[in-house]
This record gives sequence, C-alpha cells and structure tokens, in this order.
Amino acid sequence: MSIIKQGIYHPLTETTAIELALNLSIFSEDAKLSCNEIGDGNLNLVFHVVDTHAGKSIIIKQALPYAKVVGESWPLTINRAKIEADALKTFGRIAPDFVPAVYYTDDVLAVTVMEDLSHLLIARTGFINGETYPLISTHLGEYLAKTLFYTSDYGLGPTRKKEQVQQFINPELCKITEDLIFTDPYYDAETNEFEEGLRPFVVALWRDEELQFHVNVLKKTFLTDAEVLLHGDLHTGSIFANNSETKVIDPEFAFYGPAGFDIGQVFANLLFQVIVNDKKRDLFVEHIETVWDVFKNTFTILWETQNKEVLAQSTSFISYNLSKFFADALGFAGCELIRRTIGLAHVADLDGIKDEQTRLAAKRKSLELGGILIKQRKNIKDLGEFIEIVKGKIN
Ligand code: SR1
Ligand code: MG
Repeated sequence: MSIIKQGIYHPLTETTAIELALNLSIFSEDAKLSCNEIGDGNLNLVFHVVDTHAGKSIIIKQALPYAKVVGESWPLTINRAKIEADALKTFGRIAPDFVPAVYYTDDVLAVTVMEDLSHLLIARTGFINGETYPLISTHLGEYLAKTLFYTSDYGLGPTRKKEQVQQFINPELCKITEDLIFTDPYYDAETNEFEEGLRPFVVALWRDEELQFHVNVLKKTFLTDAEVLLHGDLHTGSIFANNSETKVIDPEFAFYGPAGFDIGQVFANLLFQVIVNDKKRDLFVEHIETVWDVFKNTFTILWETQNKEVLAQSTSFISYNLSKFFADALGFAGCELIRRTIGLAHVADLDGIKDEQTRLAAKRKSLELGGILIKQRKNIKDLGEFIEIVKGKIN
C-alpha cells in the first residue's frame, strides 16, 4: 500500500522519498534504493536516493512550508518549489552545461526531482578546503551572460518577456531578500547576528546616513528594475563545482530584477575568499576579473547578434547597459558583503575562521569594503579601478 498521500502536501521522509523515486520509473522496479536526507541549506529538504547496484542516483528536493533556518515560526510558501523548477528548466534551456537536469516536478508535494551532482562539491566548501576551481569564473561569466541576455527584453522580445515576468512573480522570497539584504542590517533589527567585537562598527554603520541613502537607492533598483530573470540567490553555496564542471542550483529566489544583482552576488562571494584566503588571494581576484570579462564579452556578442530590438544595437547603448550592470553589481556586492557579516544567514568563509582576532579583522574588512562599494559604485569607472580598491582595502 502506498504511504505517499495523494493530492495532499506533507513532508517526505527517507522512506517515502524512496517510494516516490520507485513510482517515477527512473529506477528498475526491483531496484534496492537507499536514501539520505542531506539538506544543509536554510530552507528545504534534500533527499539523495541511490541504486548502488545499477550505479544510478537522483536528488529529490522538497520545499518545507517554513524557513528551516529559523523554524515553523517563519512560514513560507511552498510555491517556491514551482518557481525553482520553472527557473531550472528555463535556465537549463539557455545554459544546459551549467544547470542540473530536471526529471520530474510535483507542485502539490512541492517536489523537484533532478540530476544528482554529488560528484561535485558546493563551491564555498571547496574554496574553504583549498580548492580554486580554475574554470569556475569562465563558466559563471558565460552562465550569467546567457541567462541574463536571453531572459531580457532584448533576447526574448517584449511579449514573451512580459509573460515570463508574470510566471516568475515571487513576492515572498523577494521579501526575504528585501528585508535581509536591504533593510535589516542597516538598523537594530532582531534578525541581525553579529559578535560583540563588531558592535562599534555595526553601530557606526547604523548611523551612516549616506550609506542608508545608497542602500535605499539599490533597494529601489531591486524592487523596480525588471530587466532579466535572476537566479536571485547566486552565492557560492548555490554552485556545485570541480576542476572541469560548474552547475548553478537552487534558483528558488528567481524573479525579474536588475541584472547586476546576480553578478554582484557572485562578486561578493568570491570577495569573501579574497578577504580570508591570504595564500590564494590573487587567484580569487583573477576569478572576479574573469567573471566580468567573460560576462561582458559574451553578453556583447549576444547583444550584437541575437538582439530582438532593431534600434538597440548601437555601441553607446550596449556600453550604457554594461555600465549600469557594473555599477549595480558593485553596489549589490557591497550589500551582500554586509548582510553575510552582520545579518541573518552568514557564510562559513568568515564564521569558520577559528582565531577570534583574525575573524574579527576579516569581518571588519568585509563591512568596510561593502560600504565603499555601495557608496562609490557609480564613481568606479572600470574593472581595474574596482580591483585596485579591493586590493587597497584587503592588503
Ligand atoms: C531565511 S532564508 C536566509 C537566506 O538563505 C537563502 O539562501 C538566501 O540567501 C536567504 O537570504
Ligand atoms: Mg538556496
């Protein structure tokens, strides 16, 4: 008898996840499956289902009706599973090399069944363990260029684009970002988490009216600039990698927003390694340069060859757009540096530093660099100047 309740949402267990997997005909009927819940993120259950005999495996991801990082007191729509599955399919059509394959979705159970990427490692974990993944920045530059161009008005045409804007309306997950990235770190909010040694710097930040003005402007850009379909949470915990492959996972925060947001999150999460990884700092600086160079070159080619908008193909207009993306990306990177240091949901790059003084010094650098990027984003004229500022602040 089936133990999966039909038509009703309920959280899966390792046993019911196996039953679901057998029902999908991905494995043979007599397969002996084993299953482990391996979710270590902030929001979802993740089941790893394996048929060792046939050498086959899948991932079953299920949204919980609350934020796992906080508990049942923070209810959350399970509709995010549909947004995530739709985004994986959309990004998978545009950039198949960099997105896991989706095998099955169930909107009632809020389940997505997808390719198992366990031959790869979460990039943040890999970086902390000393990996540098030589191709990750080239791959991310290409992924960003393709997903951001092909979902824009210029790559998709205005009618299809508006249909997609509608499909990816994602108010609850956007609200999390609006609060946790653009609001809470800038006042004494309950969600903030920081160690006492940082308090003087945090209080100074709460009193910095110039900073708050610029964060307000960036938040307005996030709220209103429906330029492209964003991943929406593109930190290094949303990327699987090894030395030859890169896969972008977890787009449950996907929505139409400013292109610079995804780029900025990638910059910021590479900057954490620039800040903490003395021995490999130059390699992570190079990764940031490569992400932008590959993004810019690939996006420009797509713009010039695939543009649906006749009048858009002027040098001055592409350069206007790239400058906007770059300035926005620097500002959003600054916001990400600050929120991951003093807000809810930190990063192990910083929190994992054992020595207190070293950790506090790294966190201060993150806050300072974040503030500079937010305030100076429109005055930083190019990549070279950005990198000079980073090096000046970190060394
Ligand atoms: C309550 S969710 C906290 C954070 O985890 C996700 O990965 C996003 O980064 C979000 O801001
Ligand atoms: Mg996530």
